[in-house]
Amino acid sequence: MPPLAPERLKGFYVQMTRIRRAEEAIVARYPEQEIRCPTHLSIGQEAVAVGVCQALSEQDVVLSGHRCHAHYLAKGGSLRRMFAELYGKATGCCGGKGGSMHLASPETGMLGASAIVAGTVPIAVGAALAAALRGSDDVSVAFFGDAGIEQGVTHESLAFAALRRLPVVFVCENNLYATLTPLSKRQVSADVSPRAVAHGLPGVSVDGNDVLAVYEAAAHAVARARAGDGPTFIEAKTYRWREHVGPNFDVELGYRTQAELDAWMARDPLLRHARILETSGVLTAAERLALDREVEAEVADAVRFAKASPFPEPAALYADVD
Ligand SMILES: Cc1ncc(C[n+]2csc(CCOP(=O)(O)OP(=O)(O)O)c2C)c(N)n1
Repeated sequence: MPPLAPERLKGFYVQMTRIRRAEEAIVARYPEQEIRCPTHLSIGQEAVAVGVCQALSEQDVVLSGHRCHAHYLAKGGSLRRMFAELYGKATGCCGGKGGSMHLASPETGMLGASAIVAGTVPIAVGAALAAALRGSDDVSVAFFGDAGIEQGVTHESLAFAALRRLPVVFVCENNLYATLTPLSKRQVSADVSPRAVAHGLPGVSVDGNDVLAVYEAAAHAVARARAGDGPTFIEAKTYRWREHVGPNFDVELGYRTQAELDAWMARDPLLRHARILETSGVLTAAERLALDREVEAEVADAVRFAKASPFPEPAALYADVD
């Protein structure tokens, strides 16, 4: 794969920082009780969304699940409209009626998200089938967690996509837990990707905290899909830092240890990419700080916009819900 231009590499950093700062703003604001929807944060998992979406074109589409902030932002969704959605405001990306688990930005290719585990996997396959029938070379992506592979519909989707050689990339973010249950208590294998191989499509496992490794795997899968060679399954191994749902840390619950969390935090995908950029001379520490400040200003603006926006009118209650 040819080396990426410095501006692209910086862009990866900015994208991941936007997701991190946005979710840190949610952490800071949540206790105010103005964001009333449940929020599933992906702090620690940013490299997966960014690595995959950077391998896509604007026309390509993605679908996601309950932990969808990162996918929405990485696919170009508006930060203002995301915060407005979280605050339940009329200016939100779903008019304030969807909340955190239902972000959508069809104009940038984020078709939608659903809280039903793996519920959007067959929709991504449907989008790929539609693209194939249209004769376009658009690709679709299904983002789902490791619990998603335990849903029957995922296996039906993989089998159908392989059979029809559909242009879809299945991205399983294996963060090792389904709510509070570790993968080791649910499955014999620590790797999820061999399941895909059984359905007749290539399955690869990558370090999901390495944005460049994710990008490379995704670029390869997207190129295959566009060439008519069918679907690919990517397992990105990563880790969620915060509790399953909500803004807090949760080690005191006892289902995981502080040592495990510390080990994964030491593999912070943002710092890791920043260090590569700094040692290769692509980004100085001062430039990085300036980029951080720009993103922080953008997030602060989005929060102000959301707070200042009106709630939906009662008359809008039944619009867009059928
Ligand atoms: C069909 C279905 N079953 C159960 C649930 C309850 N539930 C919500 S999130 C979750 C675990 C999801 O784990 P995973 O898919 O690995 O994603 P993660 O939360 O780790 O990002 C479960 C079981 C649900 N939303 N949908």
